[in-house]
Amino acid sequence: MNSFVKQQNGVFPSVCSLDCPDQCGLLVHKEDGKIIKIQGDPNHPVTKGNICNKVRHMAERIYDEKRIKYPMKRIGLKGEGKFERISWEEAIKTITSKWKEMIRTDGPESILPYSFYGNMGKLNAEGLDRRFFYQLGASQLDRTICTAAGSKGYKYTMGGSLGTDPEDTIHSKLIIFWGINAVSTNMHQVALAQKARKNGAKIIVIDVHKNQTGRLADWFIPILPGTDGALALGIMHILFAENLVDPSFLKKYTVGHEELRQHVVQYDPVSVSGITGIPVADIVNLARMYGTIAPSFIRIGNGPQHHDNGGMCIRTISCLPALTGQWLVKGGGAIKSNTAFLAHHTDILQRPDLLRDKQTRVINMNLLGQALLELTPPVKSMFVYESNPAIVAPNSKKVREGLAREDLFLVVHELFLTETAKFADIVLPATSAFENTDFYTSYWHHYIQIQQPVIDHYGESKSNVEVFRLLAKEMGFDNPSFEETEEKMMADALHHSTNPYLEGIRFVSLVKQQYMKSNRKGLFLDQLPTPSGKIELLSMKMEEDGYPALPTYIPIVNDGDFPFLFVAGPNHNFLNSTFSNNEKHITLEKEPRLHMNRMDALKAGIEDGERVRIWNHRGACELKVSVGENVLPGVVVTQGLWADTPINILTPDRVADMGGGATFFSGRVDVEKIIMDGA
Ligand SMILES: Nc1nc2c(c(=O)[nH]1)N[C@H]1C(S)=C(S)[C@@H](COP(=O)(O)OP(=O)(O)OC[C@H]3O[C@@H](n4cnc5c(=O)[nH]c(N)nc54)[C@H](O)[C@@H]3O)O[C@H]1N2
Ligand SMILES: Nc1nc2c(c(=O)[nH]1)N[C@H]1C(S)=C(S)[C@@H](COP(=O)(O)OP(=O)(O)OC[C@H]3O[C@@H](n4cnc5c(=O)[nH]c(N)nc54)[C@H](O)[C@@H]3O)O[C@H]1N2
Ligand code: SF4
Ligand SMILES: [Mo]
Repeated sequence: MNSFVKQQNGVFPSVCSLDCPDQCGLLVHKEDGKIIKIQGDPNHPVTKGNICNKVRHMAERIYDEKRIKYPMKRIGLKGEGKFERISWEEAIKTITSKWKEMIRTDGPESILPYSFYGNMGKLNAEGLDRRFFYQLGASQLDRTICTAAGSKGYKYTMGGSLGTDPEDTIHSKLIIFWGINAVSTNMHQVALAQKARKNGAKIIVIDVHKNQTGRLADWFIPILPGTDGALALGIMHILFAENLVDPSFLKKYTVGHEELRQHVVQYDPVSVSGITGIPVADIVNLARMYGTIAPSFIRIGNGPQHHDNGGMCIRTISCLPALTGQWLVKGGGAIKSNTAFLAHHTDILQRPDLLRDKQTRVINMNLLGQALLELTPPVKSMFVYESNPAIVAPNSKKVREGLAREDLFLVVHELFLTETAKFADIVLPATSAFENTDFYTSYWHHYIQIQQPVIDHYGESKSNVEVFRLLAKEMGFDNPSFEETEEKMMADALHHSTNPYLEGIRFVSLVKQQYMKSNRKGLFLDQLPTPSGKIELLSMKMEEDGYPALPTYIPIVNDGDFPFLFVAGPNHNFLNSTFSNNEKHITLEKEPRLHMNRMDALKAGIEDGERVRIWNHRGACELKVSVGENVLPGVVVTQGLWADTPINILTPDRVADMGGGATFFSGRVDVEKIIMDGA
């Protein structure tokens, strides 16, 4: 494979590595061996040369002076952030000798990997690392922090992460952004919706916060957090009652529509209005629009599923397109995630067989604080990569207490000295994705892309793949899979015989073409991987698993006697906590804000722009308030995962109804004005 590293000047194709559905094609401009500009690749069939502000300024992050340049060991207190330079040899020897000792005394399950998707590259995010920890026999991490509940819920209805081809949505006539802040988090879906709008489409946004996505809607529908399942059932009630369903589609492609028709009688508009806070007339109007306009397309976001009832909520919303037969209409349907179209051969890449049939314990990443503080036998060592749990994990005061444990041997592989890395015993410098070889599969569009290294490694940094190769060698793992090149791993992973949508995609052609589209030939409805092979409006599998077989509204858990429901989502200029340590992005984002309804502010004697303290039984945070009409009374919203306003101190670490998912948005808080001394 050609690496572009040796060429000092020029423009090179690349791909955005961030955890963002758009997965843009990029062009990287180099002068004298350094990146001077990053732009969108106009040849990318979906992203077409447009990229977000975050990544346009990425070069500043790549060459930020604060980047970690060499391995370090801790010389100060845990969390203090005082380190001293060591060699790679010393770092790897220290880690492996500690681990060998721990394996002897406590067994390999005393070691826990903790990672997420700071870089979405398949080899680096979920490739050689998986091989390493399987071979080690370490505790396994259940990676549940993002979409676990919603994906499980969607799967009960549709069989897997299969949805509309986003390129078709330019044909839609009704587009519903449902709990997704797409202007910030899926900008190319907004671009496609705007194209559709030019041809007469209407855009509806259903959200708890009138943010920039709500502001661009033709109709913004504010809803109370955690009640979307009830709204979807209310829509179904009207669709059946007014004969707006498509009987021939229901008959051919679904199971359980008669049972569903009976079941949704109870979700009349008056009851649903009482639950959701949406006026009766609006519920009726929304259902009639949905039942009469085609193609209609729903982009389902993460908002409604980061709740106690998130799995059932997405399971419920995902029944809607079937009721009106929208899956047969070009530009109709829904997208929650489209990962199944590009699913590569994970077993070949990750080698679960290296565990040799051992049963090792599995730890839910949403319960990290509990795992570090309460688990027996205890976690004695943790290796963190591609994630920043001190900031992103729920109930983060507990997480920090766990990270601060004197007897926890913590290794963090990072580009920056994050809040998590400050607790580390050993810090290892990570390359940026532009320095790596990898391949990428979008969870929204249908293209697979390749990354060839564009620049040299920064300082002494190493990629995840390189680090796990070194660790494997020093641990004495002699399985040849640890010696495989990136090229071999990619070629094997793509040589997938069971995913029909990847037919024809091979490593050699991908290298030549840069982008290749999954093959959606035929109708995906004819090969749905549900137990019945049809869309399951009634799911016996759900009943087996202990859930109601039909979509059902189940309220969120009472999080305590605090007056406000608290929704703490991501912001526009960061990517989760990534960029929260880069000056440019902080300047663009200005500062964290708490959005509060004018009536609530009036009652509490709080004025716009004042500093407030928000608190609950888990902890407290201080920030500035924005008073207005952007949230309903009884709801407060913040955006962004900031290093010095650690909002996750307030969020619950209960797990959702399905998939062990996160419940970030099901917490409650109180808000009070901060009285300054002398005021
Ligand atoms: N700029 C930017 N882009 C990102 C990210 C980022 O941090 N910044 N993060 C990336 C990642 S990892 C992910 S998972 C995606 C997430 O992106 P999205 O799918 O957009 O999810 P969120 O931003 O978490 O929430 C979406 C919306 O749901 C609303 N919401 C919260 N609770 C409810 C509810 O109960 N009902 C309804 N209807 N709405 C609700 C929130 O107000 C928010 O506007 O974005 C990715 N892209
Ligand atoms: N309150 C609240 N909390 C949330 C959310 C929310 O909406 N509200 N969203 C949740 C969601 S959806 C998600 S996905 C999680 C995301 O949580 P994380 O996956 O932890 O995301 P980031 O904060 O972006 O942290 C990724 C880290 O990986 C590092 N990194 C990047 N590339 C590499 C690499 O190649 N190697 C190594 N070793 N490191 C690398 C980056 O520098 C960065 O510090 O946060 C969750 N937390
Ligand atoms: S963060 Fe998303 S929108 Fe921005 S460049 Fe990357 S993939 Fe594109
Ligand atoms: Mo996420």
